[in-house]
Amino acid sequence: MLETAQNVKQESIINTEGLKACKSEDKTVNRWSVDEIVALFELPFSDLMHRAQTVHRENFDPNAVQVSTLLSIKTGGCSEDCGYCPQAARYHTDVENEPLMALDEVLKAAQEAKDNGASRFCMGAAWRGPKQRDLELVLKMIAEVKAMGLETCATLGMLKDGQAEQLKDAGLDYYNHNLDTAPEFYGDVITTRTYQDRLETLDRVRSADINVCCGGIIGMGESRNQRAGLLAQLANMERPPESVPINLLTQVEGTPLHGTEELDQIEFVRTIAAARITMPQSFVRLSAGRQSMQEGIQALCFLAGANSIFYGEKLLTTGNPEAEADKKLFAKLDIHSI
Ligand code: SAM
Ligand code: DTB
Ligand code: SF4
Repeated sequence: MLETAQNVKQESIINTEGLKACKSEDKTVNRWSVDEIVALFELPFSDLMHRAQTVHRENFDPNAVQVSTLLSIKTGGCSEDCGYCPQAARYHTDVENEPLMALDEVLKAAQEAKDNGASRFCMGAAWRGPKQRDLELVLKMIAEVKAMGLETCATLGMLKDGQAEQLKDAGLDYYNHNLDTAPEFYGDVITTRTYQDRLETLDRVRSADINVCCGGIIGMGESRNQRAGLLAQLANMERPPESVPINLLTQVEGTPLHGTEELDQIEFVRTIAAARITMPQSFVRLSAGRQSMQEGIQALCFLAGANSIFYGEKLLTTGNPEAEADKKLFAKLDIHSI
């Protein structure tokens, strides 16, 4: 029998040992234990897909996929040590450092994204966090992109008190800040900011009434238990993120994670399905890594409940499928973009 939200709630209350205690009854509705999520991963593939599809169809139009375009507004030279990231100054990659882009260049890129059918424009900066002087320039970008009729998203690193409110006032719809992985694997990947730092930024975003975009990276050498652990963190948030990007690690030469054993892509599909089941009302974004996926795997991701993608030839510094190829794929799968 399929679980209703109510059934999940009853079972989950019994199985949440070890997870952060909930403060009030209504905060447990979407609570999942890591073991319950591992049990989803362990289902026969067809059963898992059926569960995910059922949840997807109860909550979304299964043929509609949200389309965001990314732009790196400030590239490279980052002080952090995220082991996957080609933009960290300390790793020797081919990324060339570029200063914060000028407003008119950003608006030109946003217009192109809109003309190509994107509904959301996401601006990313390789910062530990924004300095006030830089933030003021980004606020102008957000206000003008919003005025063009696009939804706005930004990913600028950690936010200090008051910064989320400034972003909200400028018209920011979504803030992307990822937990990246399970708490117990996190220290193997990043040492210059803590898991708690990330949770605090996410709290600031939530409190400022900005939609939360938060997910992670799969294929960094984590275990299945740790993949489930990341999803548990996300699904058990007081309010799960509105948007959950699931990235497949794009391995970049010069980064510490280059050379990690490649994850079997069916395991990636299982991760998407488990994200869909545990976060029924969130948009689950099939994010980085699509360039390494055959169309069949991407189609399985959509069947598993992914309903958002990054569209356009570039992510931040690495490649993404050609827009034309995505148009053809959508046509083959009868997907319409939203
Ligand atoms: N500097 C800001 C920060 O880290 O919060 C914003 C930009 S950062 C590049 C945004 C996210 O991109 C990271 O949190 C990570 O999840 C994802 N990312 C970065 N490099 C990646 C890679 N090589 N493969 C997959 N995802 C990656
Ligand atoms: C997210 O979760 N994935 C995007 C977005 N949020 C900012 C970034 C992917 C970056 C992939 C590596 C690169 O292009 O530099
Ligand atoms: Fe810097 Fe963000 Fe890359 Fe980490 S992920 S090194 S914070 S740009």
